[in-house]
Amino acid sequence: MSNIEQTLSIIKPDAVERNLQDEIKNEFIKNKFSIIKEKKIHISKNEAEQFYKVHQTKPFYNDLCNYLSSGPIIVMVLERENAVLENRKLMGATNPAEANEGTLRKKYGISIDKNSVHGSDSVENAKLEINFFFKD
Ligand code: IDP
Ligand code: MG
Repeated sequence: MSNIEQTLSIIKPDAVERNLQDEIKNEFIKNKFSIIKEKKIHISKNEAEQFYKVHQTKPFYNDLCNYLSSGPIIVMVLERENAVLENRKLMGATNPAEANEGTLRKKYGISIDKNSVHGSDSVENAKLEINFFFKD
């Protein structure tokens, strides 16, 4: 049975700053994702705080929100079979130092905060995150 899903992907400021967006988009395409929607934006600190609300009690929350609002990002809706899980696999571990060979965070990530990409962690959160950036 096919299970086509959508997930939200973000190419974070560290990767956009290094002009890696085309290379990273190619990785998604090579891995059978379709890029359904895409836009380049520069969000405010307030928007970053809303997006990362689940992390509001974490010690790194303030730095995280400063960081995501520090420069342009590319937000995308990706679609494929089991998109949420497959994107998490392609991204690799949160900390690039712990990410497997061949994953995006291993290839492009600089540090746990500058880890180049975001991906939704569940189908439910994917819907919320897609709606956050692409409410029509
Ligand atoms: P994820 O991006 O792999 O889903 P989350 O736990 O949801 O990881 O954390 C969101 C983002 O917060 C991470 O991508 C990372 O940039 C940052 N982050 C997570 N844990 C830490 C930490 O311990 N120190 C600093 N930044 C962190
Ligand atoms: Mg997460």
